[in-house]
Amino acid sequence: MSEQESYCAAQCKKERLLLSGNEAVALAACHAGIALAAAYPGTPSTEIMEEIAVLGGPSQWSPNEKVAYEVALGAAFAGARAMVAMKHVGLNVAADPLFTSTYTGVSGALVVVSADDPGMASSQNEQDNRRYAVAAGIPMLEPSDSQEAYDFTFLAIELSERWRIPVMLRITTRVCHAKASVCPHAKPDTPTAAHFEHDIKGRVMIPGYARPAHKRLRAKLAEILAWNEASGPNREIEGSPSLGIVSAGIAYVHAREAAPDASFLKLGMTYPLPLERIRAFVQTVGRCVVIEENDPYLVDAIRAAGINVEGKADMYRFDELNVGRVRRILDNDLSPEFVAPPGKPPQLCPGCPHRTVLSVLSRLDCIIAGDIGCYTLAVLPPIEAMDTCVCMGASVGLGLGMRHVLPRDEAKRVVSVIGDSTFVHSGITGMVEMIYNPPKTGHVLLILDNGTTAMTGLQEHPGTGRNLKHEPTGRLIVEELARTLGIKRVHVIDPTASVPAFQKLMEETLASEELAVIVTRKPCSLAAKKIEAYEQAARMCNG
Ligand SMILES: Cc1ncc(C[n+]2csc(CCOP(=O)(O)OP(=O)(O)O)c2C)c(N)n1
Ligand code: SF4
Repeated sequence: MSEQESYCAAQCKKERLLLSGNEAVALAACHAGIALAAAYPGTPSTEIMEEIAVLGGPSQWSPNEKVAYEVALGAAFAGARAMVAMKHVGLNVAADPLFTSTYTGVSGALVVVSADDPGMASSQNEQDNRRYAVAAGIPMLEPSDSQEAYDFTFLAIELSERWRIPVMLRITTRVCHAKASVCPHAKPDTPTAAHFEHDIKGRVMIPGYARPAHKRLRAKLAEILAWNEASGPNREIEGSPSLGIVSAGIAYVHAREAAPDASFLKLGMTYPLPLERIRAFVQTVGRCVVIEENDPYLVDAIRAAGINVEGKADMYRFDELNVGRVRRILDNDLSPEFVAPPGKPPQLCPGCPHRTVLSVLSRLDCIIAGDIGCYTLAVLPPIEAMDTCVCMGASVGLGLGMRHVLPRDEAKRVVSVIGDSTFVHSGITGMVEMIYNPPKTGHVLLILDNGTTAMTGLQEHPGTGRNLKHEPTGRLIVEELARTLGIKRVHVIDPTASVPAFQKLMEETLASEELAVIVTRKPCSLAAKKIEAYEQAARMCNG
């Protein structure tokens, strides 16, 4: 037994923790001595940063995922161990640095946590970020439970340092949130101190340097593939030779329960895919079925390599898998599935300031280009006041686009509605567009400033003037930004103080046919007391 292995065994006897996958990732990040972790909140990934902060690790909220990625990449360029975490759609926002960072590589380590949401428990789409690993050429690890979330975080750091490449840790909702026993066996590590080494050809991606960098990436991936084939975190579980199952992530856990007697090839690293290992496994079983959630990512790649495996019928591509659904897949059952009766739809809290704002817009028969946040709930009865919702920040551009083409009478009724956190995340460039290409009828942008990122659990953002730990820091004042950018009509109003006054302001602003920004400022009812306590603490600190 190596020194590390005997340390692990001893620790395991001493300590077992009940952790969610997110908590396990955070604990591993801290044990590995991560120097910087950055994120923008988003279910199911949010708790990773919050937990790192609780554990005393260096974590921060960034204005959006792209910035978080770049900050973490900068730390990894400087030789440190860094982590960036986000929900699946966050990787769309961070895709630009992602794709080029695999060319540049890193000097330290960069772990990119992508928390996917099969079944869309709390998301606007069901995209499968395993596709990103292939497209960007980023090695990908897929833990199945909290223990693996802990272990694979360490492995991601190890691989990232060894091949000097960012590594993706792809987790999904059930792994993020389900609690399981974790043996935190790794010896707390002290990584080498950060230090910047000039490497102009490796880090400055002009075409002349990017071309060889792309070739270097492909060479690294070939080496990583060879490692994954020979000694990657993939294991076989011997069972009946009549049925073999290839699986990864949470789907493996369901499949083990659905077919306990089958033989399994459980994949831990799913890009680059160890196709020869899979081929060898398939040859040992009579029938081989690939069990995976969402896209046919594994099955397509395995079949493309000429390996004969069964996949799932298209009806199982949608929503999460569970033990029952895996049994149906194995039985080739195509009969209609039981559909659970819809539960009570979520609602805006009593006293929520969004309720007042959206009700007034509905009364004024506005065409509402909406955005993502608690206020999106106003789309449901009884308010039903939202006409579009696509992705974070889209309300501004969508509203402008409609204003440009609609007949004047209709265009005049278009408003864009965005929350304060979402505005900072990706609404600011929309505001710049508003000034740069103003519609003939002007435009009205409402920023619903409730002093928090309510939808994901009351996180701070640059507009609150407090950091992840709720300590005072620099504050972005949105109305000052709007004025600085050249918007003449900027109003700040508490919409709940006098609903008729707010409605009058809306009517006048819409009639003006000018560019206008209205900041509706009233704290979220759930956050108000906490905000007051943070402000009081800050006042006491300032003496
Ligand atoms: C790219 C991306 N990142 C994160 C999320 C998760 N998310 C949805 S809305 C939102 C912010 C909500 O805050 P805010 O705009 O202030 O509205 P509130 O919920 O406070 O009303 C977040 C973080 C997402 N949907 N898309
Ligand atoms: S959490 Fe806050 S913003 Fe969200 S619905 Fe409740 S009161 Fe409104």
